[in-house]
Amino acid sequence: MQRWIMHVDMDAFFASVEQRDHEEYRGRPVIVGGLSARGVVATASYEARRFGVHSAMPMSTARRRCPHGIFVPGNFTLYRAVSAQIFTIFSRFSPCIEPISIDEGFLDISGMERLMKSPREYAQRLKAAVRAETGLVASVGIAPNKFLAKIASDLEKPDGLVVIGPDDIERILWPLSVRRIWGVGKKTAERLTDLGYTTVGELAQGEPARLVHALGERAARQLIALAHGQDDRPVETVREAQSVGREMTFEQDLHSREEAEEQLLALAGQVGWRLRRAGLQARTIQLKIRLADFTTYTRRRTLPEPVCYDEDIYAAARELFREFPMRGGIRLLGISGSGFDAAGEVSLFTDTQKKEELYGAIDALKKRFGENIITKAPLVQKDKPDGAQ
Ligand code: TTP
Ligand code: MG
Repeated sequence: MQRWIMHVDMDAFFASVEQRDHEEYRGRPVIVGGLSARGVVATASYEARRFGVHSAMPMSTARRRCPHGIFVPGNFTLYRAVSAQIFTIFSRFSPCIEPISIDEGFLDISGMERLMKSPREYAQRLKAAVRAETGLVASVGIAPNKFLAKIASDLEKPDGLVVIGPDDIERILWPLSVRRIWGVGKKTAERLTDLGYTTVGELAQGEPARLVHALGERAARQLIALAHGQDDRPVETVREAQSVGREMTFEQDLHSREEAEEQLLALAGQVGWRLRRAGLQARTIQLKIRLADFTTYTRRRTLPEPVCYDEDIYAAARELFREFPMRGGIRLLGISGSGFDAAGEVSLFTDTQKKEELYGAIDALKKRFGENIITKAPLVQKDKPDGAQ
């Protein structure tokens, strides 16, 4: 059976919601983000992008580049509500949805031939439903896998609809820059350029041994597969998962509580990121500890309020850890969240707007630069006298 994956990503999401709700903003450069002196642009309407304004740019730069722009602080509660509405529409088009962020997700639409004339027509129907029910425009990419679908949704933004079929890989994928490959950041791109690979096609046709030599076996194999348009990652419906967790085995056993708590902080950050990315909150936090002799313990706690922020997950895990007598070295630590709130169908952020904004910014950075960019949440008070790292 031909696998078909759809990637949907809203156009200039926050700015489009503002334009929808304020007639006077339409057709004009709208910039959403922190308006203070040290604020950062969350997003800009396509009118503003023409002036070189984009996400994650200091607001001061945006004001310089687009002095006549309309600057708005943003209403995250509203955007989350709209996001929930969009994901509800998605759920009519596929039972298998992987939310990636507030405005984008993957839908596995394989085997739905009876419901659709063609993948393209199915995408047109989804776009029309989103537009009719929310007044917003989505760009859609369809392809045999996630990697290609995500590339496809971006190719004709805004209001894009691109299908990359199994026979289109050379024509569509190969002329693109290696930077478009999932996981290729600035550094890897530089290394690839040094090797003489600037396009995906050059990479696909390159000498595998050279790549293995430069990047190592694993990374090289993965890159070559992607350059050939191959990617068999499944669409993961995190909501169906029983738990979301991360664990870490240490190269050297941990012998102090302090070291262990530092690792718990990093783990809490990873679990929080995964939960928020999926729009989930967990009621139960579980801590897993494996000692040097491989004996393994789990401790869990159900919390009065479901959590999704790093500091709350960390606090719960640390409390569980403090009740655990430290005997010998620790070989592995893990944290997982479970007992997902049923109301957690995306919009369940009851916390303060400030916290939301902070984590919105952190998550945007993680999304952009990889999740390791921030391993310690700035809100978390560590147990050192001055809170120093
Ligand atoms: P994106 O989908 O990356 O951007 P976008 O929807 O504004 O524009 P487009 O997809 O058409 O290129 O992100 C979705 C929303 O997430 C965006 O509207 C605002 C928020 N966001 C931030 O707050 N900070 C960021 O750095 C990024 C990239 C996004
Ligand atoms: Mg978007």
